[in-house]
Amino acid sequence: MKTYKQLETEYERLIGEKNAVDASFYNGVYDRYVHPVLTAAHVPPFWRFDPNPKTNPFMMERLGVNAVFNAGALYLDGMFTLVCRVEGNDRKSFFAVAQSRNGVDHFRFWDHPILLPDTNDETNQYDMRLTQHADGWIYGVFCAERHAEGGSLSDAVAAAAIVRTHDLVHWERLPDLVTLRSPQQRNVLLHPEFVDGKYAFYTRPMDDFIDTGSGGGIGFGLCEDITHAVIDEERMTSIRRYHTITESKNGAGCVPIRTDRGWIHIAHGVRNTAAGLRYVIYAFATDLSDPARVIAEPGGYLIAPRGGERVGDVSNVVFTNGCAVTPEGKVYIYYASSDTRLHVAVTDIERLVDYVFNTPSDPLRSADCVRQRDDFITRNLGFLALQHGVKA
Ligand code: M1P
Repeated sequence: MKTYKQLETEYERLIGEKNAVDASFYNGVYDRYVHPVLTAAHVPPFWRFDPNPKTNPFMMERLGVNAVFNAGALYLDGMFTLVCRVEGNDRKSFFAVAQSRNGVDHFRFWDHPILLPDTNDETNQYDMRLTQHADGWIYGVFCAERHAEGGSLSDAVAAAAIVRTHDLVHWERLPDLVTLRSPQQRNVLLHPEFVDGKYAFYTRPMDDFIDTGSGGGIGFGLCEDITHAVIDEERMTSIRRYHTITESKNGAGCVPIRTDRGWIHIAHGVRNTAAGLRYVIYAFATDLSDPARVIAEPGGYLIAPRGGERVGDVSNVVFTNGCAVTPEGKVYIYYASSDTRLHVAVTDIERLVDYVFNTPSDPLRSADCVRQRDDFITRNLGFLALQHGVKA
């Protein structure tokens, strides 16, 4: 039997571990790190164990934590700040703040998870996207899942719930987003600036119980009043295409990053395989004055599950709903692997712009893809021959 002191020591040792860039990976776009930044083992032991030997004589775990993943992110007052999805052994998720000074290790949870105002009717809450809005509030938009009346035991209805705060401690709950054309929503994200004087949301139209139905991709809509957010029209931004990484579904992820060339978006795309769905992370850019208009979309994925990331509760998944951008322009993309743990990929705005605007787009057909690659090879060999010729 372990003592509570031992559990505390093990936890402090884990929290104190230094992370390091994973030297076995290189793509020039971002660095991966050897260790996840957060796992179920990173929650304080007093969230799981009753330390009192009188009421817990066997030092048994009383309230287990199954996973820590999909986190909203902000760089706030010099701290990398995450609002994580924490899932108990009972399958229900809740939100909790964890912070670190350097963004790659030493993340520590606040003593208490977030206690949001309760609507008394939702069963599960997950995947909060945090937006520091031009109106001065920090908004959290998350998925509120309710059991579907008249449906089977596993039919759920998903809605985009909206909360706001100034300090991540006191939260005001606003009515859920209403999208007149889509009865359900998931993966909804609030744009950080007003567009035409209105609040702008990235949406994901859905028309079935919980799945994406026939929606065409990531939607975009405006609303006048965030305290009663209603969107009557959803335009499409990044659309799903046959035989691409977004064929089955896609969804907004990080708050778009403003750059000189356009808004950089980091989202997720899903395709089906014989082994089930495969989730990857991709990037695209939209017009600065019309954030719904895609102006660049590199082919393929930015981040895909790698090594141990491939395995977990929902295998073959990487998913992001938050990145932190420092005043110097470094970008920390927090991504979860296989719905189990949270990692970081570190890059900067300059690299992301180069990646998004200079990576060739997907030609959509093998014959065109092989021509694209062959042209690339020919240009590269020509350049190398010239270099060798000059050296000689
Ligand atoms: O299990 C993978 C992901 O599935 C859902 O994403 P989507 O709505 O695109 O299918 C979400 O439940 C997400 O939390 C989860 O990581």
